[in-house]
Amino acid sequence: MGHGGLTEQETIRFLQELLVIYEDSNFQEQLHRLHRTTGAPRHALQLLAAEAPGREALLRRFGFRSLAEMKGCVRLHVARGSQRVAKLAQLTRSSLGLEVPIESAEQLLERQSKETQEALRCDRLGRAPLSARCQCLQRIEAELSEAQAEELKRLPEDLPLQALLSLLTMAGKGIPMRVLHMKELTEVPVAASLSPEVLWTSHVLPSLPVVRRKVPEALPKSLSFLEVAGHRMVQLKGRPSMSGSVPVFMCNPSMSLLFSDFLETMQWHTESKTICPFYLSKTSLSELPELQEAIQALRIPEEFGTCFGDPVPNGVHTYIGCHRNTTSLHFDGYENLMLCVFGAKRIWLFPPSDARFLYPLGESISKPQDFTRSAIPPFTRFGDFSPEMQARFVGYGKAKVLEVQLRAGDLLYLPAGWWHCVQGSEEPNMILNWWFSVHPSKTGA
Ligand SMILES: O=C(O)CCC(=O)C(=O)O
Repeated sequence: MGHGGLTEQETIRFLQELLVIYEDSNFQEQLHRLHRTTGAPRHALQLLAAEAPGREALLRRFGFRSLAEMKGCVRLHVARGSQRVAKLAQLTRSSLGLEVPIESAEQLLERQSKETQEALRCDRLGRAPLSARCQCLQRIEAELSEAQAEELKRLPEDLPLQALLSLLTMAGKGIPMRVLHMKELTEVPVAASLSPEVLWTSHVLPSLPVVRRKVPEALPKSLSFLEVAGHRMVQLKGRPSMSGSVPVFMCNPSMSLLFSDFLETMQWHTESKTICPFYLSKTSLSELPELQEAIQALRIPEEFGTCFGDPVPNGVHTYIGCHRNTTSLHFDGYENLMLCVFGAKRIWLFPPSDARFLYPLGESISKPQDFTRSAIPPFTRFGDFSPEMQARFVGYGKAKVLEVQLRAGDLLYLPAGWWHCVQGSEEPNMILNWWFSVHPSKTGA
């Protein structure tokens, strides 16, 4: 049996049997003990998941290979509108004491921002004790080339510590710190054609984005080309935080589903104009090898690969979703060629130097590669913040946003280090990303 292959009736029977196990008084007592001793329901649940008597046998009897697979099947029926499965799933969760409310995107980011402040011992303006700054300077000395380190050490002392750590992460990825003095764009240029020479000189070297609006001949004409990979399992993001009516997919547990079930669910939600709770975000095409041929025919790296360093391991990545699926504000340490295959994408871009206005999030000064995500909720203007949010994120008022709309066939060069949040169209949407490391002559130039 494939995952997701249980009928609604079978899923209901499975959940009923699972509930009997969970409601057993010995089991409930063990659960309460765990909750009391660990004080953390999520953690307790994990322990318990490993120990639940009979649960493994039940999963096997119904043909599930893992807990994640079972959850995927249940969510699929919930997504298809089965009230009975939804009700039983809810009962199962509450019998485990697992009523963890989902925070809104704004609440989640604000909480993480406070946690970052605490971890760095900063105040709201990012002012940190001297010892914290020294620790950061030590990392700059130890991890960067002399030229890159000099650029960072020249920055004003009142630069928020989070911003400095963020720039350190960028510099560590080979992003030249001269991006801090780059010319200011008022809009992202759009070109009907783009040679590799122009891409290199006018965009890659100065780290400036550009859109090429030309539909490659080999572009698949509809999403049906995805069906060839329908039998593959894919990891999805679920449980989105909401920002108004828009699902924002952040730090969610991933779950696996058959790709064909995901496509069907997405279609169902599009037709019924309801929010799809799943998003296939950042998935390597090595997970969907049947698509490789169609994608190689686009010949993107053959056309532009000379402008960049090595492609990232696992090659091309894809993102597929619907109903204004949103990814929160962050930057990547890679050069990105982003092709919109179908549907549309709206993108907000901020230059790397805006790190100081974007309140980067991270867990500790000593953690390399951190501070790539921003505490600013996606697609929100400073003027639309509540007075509390304006006071908290006062610097955001100075950030310089550029908006880009990508339609099928459009290719965006998104330079490494540029902050971006991305929102899909209502209808199903798909992008492909070719990520590359920064070209060595760009870092050294
Ligand atoms: O399309 C998305 O949701 C996010 C894409 C993205 O962040 C990226 O390509 O770096």
